[in-house]
Amino acid sequence: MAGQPDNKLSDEIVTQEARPKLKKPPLFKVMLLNDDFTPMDFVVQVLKSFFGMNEDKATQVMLHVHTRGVGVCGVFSKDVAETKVRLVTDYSRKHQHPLLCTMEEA
Ligand code: TYC
Repeated sequence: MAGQPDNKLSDEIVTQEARPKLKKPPLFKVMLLNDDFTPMDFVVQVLKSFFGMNEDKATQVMLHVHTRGVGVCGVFSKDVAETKVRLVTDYSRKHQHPLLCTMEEA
């Protein structure tokens, strides 16, 4: 159309970075805290059911939390970590245990 700028690409040289600077998404540690009331076998069951651990690994992590006060269950994306914390907390309350599950940036 007369007088309208056309849409053809100009002759400018367009460069693109070889490695665009994209930040990696942050990861989050999901942790269990010790308490005096939740039974050991319940904690082992939680670690097996929600974190895919076998009996030996779950027992080792449970005993670590029992003796040291806190322990890492796994490292996940923010969404997955939030979901694990919610599922473990809901399951623990449903069984009337005070088990605390938290997350923090890795
Ligand atoms: N301290 C609890 C007990 O002696 C066991 C326990 C382990 C509780 C780990 C919570 O995250 C926990 N029965």
